[in-house]
Amino acid sequence: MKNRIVFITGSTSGIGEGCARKFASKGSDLILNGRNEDKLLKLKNELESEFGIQVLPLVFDVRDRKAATDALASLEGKWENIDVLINNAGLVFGVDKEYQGDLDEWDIMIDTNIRALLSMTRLITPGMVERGRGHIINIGSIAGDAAYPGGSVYCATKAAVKALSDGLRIDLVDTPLRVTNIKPGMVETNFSVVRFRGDKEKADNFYKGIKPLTGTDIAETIYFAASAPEHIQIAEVLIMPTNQATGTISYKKT
Ligand code: NDP
Ligand code: 8X3
Repeated sequence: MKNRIVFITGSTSGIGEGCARKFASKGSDLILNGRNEDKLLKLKNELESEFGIQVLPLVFDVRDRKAATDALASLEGKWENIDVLINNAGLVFGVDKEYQGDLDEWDIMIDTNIRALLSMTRLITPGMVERGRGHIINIGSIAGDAAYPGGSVYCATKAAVKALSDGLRIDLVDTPLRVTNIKPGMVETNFSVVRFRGDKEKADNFYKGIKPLTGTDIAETIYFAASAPEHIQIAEVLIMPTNQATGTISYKKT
C-alpha cells in the first residue's frame, strides 16, 4: 500500500482515525475528510512526522453534496488518483422505537449513512474505472444483517449499505475494481456517545462486562482487505467481539 492514495471519510475519530494510522504506518498517502478542522490538522501533523507520508485534509460535511463535489474538484496532481475510498463517516442517534423516534435525527442518519456514502462513491468511482484500479470499502455493520430493538432506522441504513455494496460489486464486475463491505459488531469509539446524545455514562455502560473491539481492530481488518492480492475481493467481513454472538443489543438495553 506504499504511496497509494487512500481517501477516508469521517477520519477524526474511531474507526476512521484507526484507518488513518494503519494506512499511514504502511506508507500510504492520505486524503482525510472530517468536519473538525483542528482535529484533522493535528492528525495530519502527527502522521506526517511519524510516518513520513503526506496527508491532504479535506474539511467538509459529507452530507453537503456541493461541498463534496467542490472538494473533489479541487484535487490536483497525484491526489486525483485515489486508490482506496473508505466510506466510513456514519452515526446513530438514540434507541427509540420506530413509531416514537425523532424524524430529524432519522434524516441525519439516512443522509449520512446512505446518501452521503452514495455521493462519495458516485464522485470517486468513475476516476477509478478510468484508471482501471481502485477499491471501495464501505463501513456497514452487523446491524445491517437484522434489525434489533431500538435500532430500526440505523439498521435500515446499514442494510442499505449492504445493498449498495452488493450492487456496486455487480456493476463493477467487468472492471479490476473491488468492493468490500465491513460489518463490525460492538466497537468502542465515540459512536455510543453520539447514540446516547453525549451521555458518556450511558455509553460506557453499553460496553460494561464485555471486551469490545477498538477502531484499531477494525482498521487491521480493513487494511487486510485493501492489501490483499489484486485477484482477491473480500466481499464482506462480519467481525465482532468474542463476547458478542448476534447483532441484537436487546440484552444490553439501558
Ligand atoms: P465515531 O463517532 O468514533 O466516528 C465517526 C466519524 O464520522 C467521526 O469522525 C465523525 O466526525 C464522522 N462524521 C459523522 N458525520 C459526519 C459528516 N456528516 N461529515 C463528515 N464526517 C462525519 O464512530 P465509529 O468510528 O464507530 O463509526 C465509524 C463508522 O463505523 C460509522 O459508519 C458507524 O456506523 C460504523 N460502525 C460502528 C460500530 C461501532 O460499534 N462503533 C459498529 C459497526 C459499524 P464528527 O466528530 O465531526 O461527528
Ligand atoms: C454498530 C453496531 O450493534 O452497536 O453498527 O448497532 S451496533
